[in-house]
Amino acid sequence: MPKLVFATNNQYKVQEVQHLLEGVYTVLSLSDIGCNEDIPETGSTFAENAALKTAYVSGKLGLDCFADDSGLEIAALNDEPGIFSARYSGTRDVQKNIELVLEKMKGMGDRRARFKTVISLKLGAQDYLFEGVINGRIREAPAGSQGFGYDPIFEPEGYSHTFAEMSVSEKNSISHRAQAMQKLIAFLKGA
Ligand code: ITT
Repeated sequence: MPKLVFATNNQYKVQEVQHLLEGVYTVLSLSDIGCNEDIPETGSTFAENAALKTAYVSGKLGLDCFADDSGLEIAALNDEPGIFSARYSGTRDVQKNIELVLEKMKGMGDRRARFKTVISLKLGAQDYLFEGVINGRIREAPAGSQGFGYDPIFEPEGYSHTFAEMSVSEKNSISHRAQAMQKLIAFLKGA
């Protein structure tokens, strides 16, 4: 099976993606290849940050790889937290980040939000980008314990439960990351 490095330290994402690529590719995480450095994400868009991660892995280690940058964009908060999703409250503490979103949205009628993923793929000297988006709304209070990040407060359009109330496979059938990943897989299969 061909190998590809997924330039992430987030084990939940590796799990989700391994599930999606089962039987197609062996996915190696940064820790699988002994890379424990925190790759700087200093870009101002998801695409720039994803490309910084792949450039780092291919530049330093010479391996084909892909990376994603994702986040939550809330319409009433001018698309915040966006690229700051992981550390919105100033820490990586998920509870604090969720509390900050709920606090800022207190009393707001417009609850529209979307998760977005941009994947950067580097094969040799070639760079490619793939995108996935899922629309939904921010709940008034958290519900569910599956998934990670903002999953307990995000209810996808057409559903009456949050991402955190879904199984991994149900979330994977509709999520932003899954959509971007399907585009990546289709591309890799045809490449
Ligand atoms: P890496 O940079 O190491 O890949 P990360 O946790 O920082 O891991 P992202 O940059 O892709 O991951 O995502 C930034 C944050 O956006 C993430 O920490 C979550 O808070 C949020 N997020 C992204 N995808 C999510 C999802 O499917 N469900 C809930 N929250 C998500």
